[in-house]
Amino acid sequence: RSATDVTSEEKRTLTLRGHVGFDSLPDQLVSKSVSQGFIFNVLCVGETGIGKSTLMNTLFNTTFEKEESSHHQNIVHLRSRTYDLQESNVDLRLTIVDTVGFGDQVHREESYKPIVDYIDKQFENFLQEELKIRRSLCNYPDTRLHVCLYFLCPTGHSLKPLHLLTMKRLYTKVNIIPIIAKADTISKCDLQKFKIKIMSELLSNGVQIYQFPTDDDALKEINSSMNVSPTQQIIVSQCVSCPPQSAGHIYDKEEGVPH
Ligand SMILES: Nc1nc2c(ncn2[C@@H]2O[C@H](COP(=O)(O)OP(=O)(O)O)[C@@H](O)[C@H]2O)c(=O)[nH]1
Ligand SMILES: [Mg+2]
Repeated sequence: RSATDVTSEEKRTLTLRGHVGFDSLPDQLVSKSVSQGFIFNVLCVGETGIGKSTLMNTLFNTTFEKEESSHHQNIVHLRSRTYDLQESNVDLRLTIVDTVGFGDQVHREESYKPIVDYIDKQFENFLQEELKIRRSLCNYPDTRLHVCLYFLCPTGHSLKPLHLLTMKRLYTKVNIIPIIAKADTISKCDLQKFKIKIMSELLSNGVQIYQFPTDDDALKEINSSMNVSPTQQIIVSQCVSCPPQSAGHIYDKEEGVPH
C-alpha cells in the first residue's frame, strides 16, 4: 500500500519527549552507554601475597575475595571471576583474572605459558564469534583483557628474569601497567630510583608498557608528558586497609588446572 492510501485515522501523532537537535547527541551517547553498562577485564600478574587482591578491593571499594592463596602450587593457573558492580547508576561488569601460584615454583621458566594461553584463548573465542554467519557481538560476553596490572616487589633490585621473560611474552598481547606493590615499605627516594631502574631495564629489554593515548587533541600534551616520565608510567600501590562492602559474585572459572 502506498503512503497516499493511509487514511488520516491510521496516522500516528508522536509527541516529542524532549528537544531534538545535534546538541543532544552527546547526551544520547551517554545515556546509551549507561543503559548498556560497561565491561572491564583486568589481569593481575604477581606473586602470591604481593597485594593483588588488596589493590583490587581498594580500587573498586569492594571486598572481592577473603580467602588467601597458598604458596604451595605446583603450577600456575589462572582464575577468572566476574562481578556485577554498580556505582550511582552506572553498571560495570568487572572480570578479574588472577594468576594463582605465580612465582611460587622452583622452576619458573614456564610460568608465563598459562597466562599467554589464557590471553590467546580470549582472542580466539572472540574471533570465532566474529566469523559466525549469524554473529551477535553486542550480546557476546567479551572476555578479551583490557589491561594487565603487573605487580613487582619493592626490592629496589633489578627485575627478576621471571618478570622480564613474562613481560616480554605479554606486552604484544595486552597493555601492561607495572605496579610497585607495598610501596609504603620503601623510602620515597629509593622508590624513585627503583622506578628509573625498572624503566631502563624494560627499555633495554625491548618491553613496551602501556602508553597513554595521544590521538586526542585535548589530552595529547598531558599524556605525552606522562608517557616519558617513569614516575607517571609506573604506578605505586600502598593499600593497607580493606574496604567494607561485599561484591555480587557471578561466576568463577579456573584455567590451566589439570583434570
Ligand atoms: N604494607 C602493605 N601491605 C599490603 C599492601 N597491600 C597488601 N598488603 C598486605 O599483604 C598481604 C597479602 O595481600 P593480598 O592482597 O592477599 O595478596 P595477593 O595474594 O597478591 O592477592 C595482606 O596481609 C595485605 O594486608 C600494601 O600496599 N602495603
Ligand atoms: Mg589474592
